[in-house]
Amino acid sequence: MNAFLHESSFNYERCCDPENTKKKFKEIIRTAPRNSDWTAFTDLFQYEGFWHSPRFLEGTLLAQELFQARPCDIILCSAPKTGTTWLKALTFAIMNRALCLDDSKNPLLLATPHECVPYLEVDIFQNKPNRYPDSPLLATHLSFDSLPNSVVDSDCKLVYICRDPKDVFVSLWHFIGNVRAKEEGYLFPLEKAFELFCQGASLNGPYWDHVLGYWKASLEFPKKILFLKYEDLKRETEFYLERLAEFVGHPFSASERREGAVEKIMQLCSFQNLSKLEVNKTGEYAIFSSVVVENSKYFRKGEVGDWKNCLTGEMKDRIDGITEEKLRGSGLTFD
Ligand code: PAP
Repeated sequence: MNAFLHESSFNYERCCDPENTKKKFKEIIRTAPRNSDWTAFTDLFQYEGFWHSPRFLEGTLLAQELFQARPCDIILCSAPKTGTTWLKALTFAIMNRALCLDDSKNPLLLATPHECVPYLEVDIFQNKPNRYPDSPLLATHLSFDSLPNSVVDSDCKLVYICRDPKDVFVSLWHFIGNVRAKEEGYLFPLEKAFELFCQGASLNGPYWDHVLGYWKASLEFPKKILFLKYEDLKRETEFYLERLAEFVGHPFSASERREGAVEKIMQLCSFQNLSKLEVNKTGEYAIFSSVVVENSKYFRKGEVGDWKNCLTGEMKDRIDGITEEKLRGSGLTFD
């Protein structure tokens, strides 16, 4: 049943006792609550209160055991479908702006944002890690409480992005349909996906718990965690881009502003631009061995409020009700 462990591409060499560590992981996965309802995608396993695909879970366990954050690291945190690709591109461009603003050298023209900023729980412990040389940037879909201890204890910084749960659900539903395969036009049943999402049994769900974990941590550690909303970033991109640059320690100088560096990065990382780049239109990204996603699937519409095209009034009310109930008293809203 745990066949994925046999075809694991993770590198256990850094563990003190690799065989024992593998055994321990198999046992965790054997005994973890399992949800097989996402028949089009992969079984999900519950670990530390959140649902994971087996590959992400295996990588999570390795990261928790081995990852040593450096004070200079910057980790982009998010639940899936909340704007991760965009945040990766923006932060990468801010931190490597001399390269990114030069068309003859710009890495974002040659590699997808996911290749430029690898995932802590999948890419770093692969046999061929794709961490960009010397880059302090990493990303993760882990919940705040599941982050490796060194991330919380060190002086590294976290940037979290979240999004209206209705748009997250719709984006996820389309994504699952696309990943499912080459069956033209296949879409996982909307009602079933909706039910699973509302129950919290979605990738890295419950979504609301994911958001709340980082929200509360950002209130407690404002210098360590920058909390962003996709909708704010869309509405006031320039303002939040400047804030992001300052937070990661690469503020724009007056002369850079005069020369239009902020606008250029906004334009470079815009949905319109990224989605038409050859590197993002072609090729694929292997999330795990059985699931390979075409790069273009990370760029669907990039709009706020697309849920209106998919959800019934009843569905809207149900998600809004959960959001209201879960976030009540937290100070966070998605209005
Ligand atoms: P991931 O967690 O699988 O990496 P993520 O990037 O978080 O996915 O989310 C994808 C969403 O971001 C898509 O939203 P949609 O389905 O509602 O369209 C995608 O279109 C959107 N997106 C990707 N790039 C950008 C961008 N540059 N600007 C705005 N939105 C973007």
